[in-house]
Amino acid sequence: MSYECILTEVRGEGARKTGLITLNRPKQLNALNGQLMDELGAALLAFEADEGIGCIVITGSEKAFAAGADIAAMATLGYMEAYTGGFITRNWETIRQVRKPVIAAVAGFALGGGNELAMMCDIILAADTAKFGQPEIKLGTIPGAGGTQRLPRAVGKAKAMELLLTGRMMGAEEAERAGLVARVVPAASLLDEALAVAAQINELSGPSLMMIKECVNEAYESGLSTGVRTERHMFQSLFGTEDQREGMAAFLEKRKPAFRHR
Ligand code: CO8
Repeated sequence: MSYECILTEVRGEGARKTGLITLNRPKQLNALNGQLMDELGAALLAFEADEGIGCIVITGSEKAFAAGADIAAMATLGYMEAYTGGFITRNWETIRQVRKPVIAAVAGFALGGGNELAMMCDIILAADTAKFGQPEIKLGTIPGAGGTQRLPRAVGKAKAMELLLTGRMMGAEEAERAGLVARVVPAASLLDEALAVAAQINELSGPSLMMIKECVNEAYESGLSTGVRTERHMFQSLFGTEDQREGMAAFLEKRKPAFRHR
């Protein structure tokens, strides 16, 4: 499939490589319209299905990861168009279905749907230029892709309320202190850092990576005892994998494991 609103590339050297998706509507600061969301969904599913891909990185431009949903595309929608037209739901859940680790490499603006997209990824790496926010309140609306739900889980109620009710932007350092982002890096090395993290992950065991994702996402969505039970079952099930045999044997034999991702 050829894309107009995103670029896709395969990066890396090893047996498992990284699928890189670059949001590419620079004139609109990567505002998320239906076409971009369709292309993003298709690219994610293609990398998910490709056994040669371990990890996926989503990035934007120096100026914007994404400045939100495309306001021009939704400004005149009526209720029924919004309700039935799929604009709000379009492919937003695809990223949640992806079982491989997804890293958001964020420089510049990550606003509204852009911040929501970053929060759906598994790890956010931020350039020191990154600015996060949910400015929907200034447009007379509210977040529509999980902002009121994921932001409080990430940064706590007090800061989430302040950001959501005022629409103010939060810089990268503040976002790191608040727990929204894993790490802040110089803007010039953002992509290299994200690809280095991805390369590290690509070396590790596929089944364990997927199960860690599932368990951590369960921590987000369920109570402690349910999450701990899921984790225990996943831990036990990994004893049925080749990678567990290899990982533990390699430790005992003092060598590097060669995971087969099975
Ligand atoms: N939608 C459409 N176009 C945009 C958007 C956007 N979200 N953001 C920027 N642009 C366009 C501008 O209109 C401008 O276009 P043009 O050159 O044709 O006038 C171009 O990008 C450059 O923008 P600016 O000139 O405004 O650049 P500045 O550097 O002065 O300002 C800002 C940058 C601060 C990012 C500013 O552009 C801004 O405030 N943008 C809007 C941010 C915003 O409100 N985002 C939230 C949108 S609502 C939302 O995301 C709801 C999510 C619902 C999820 C589910 C739906 C799919």
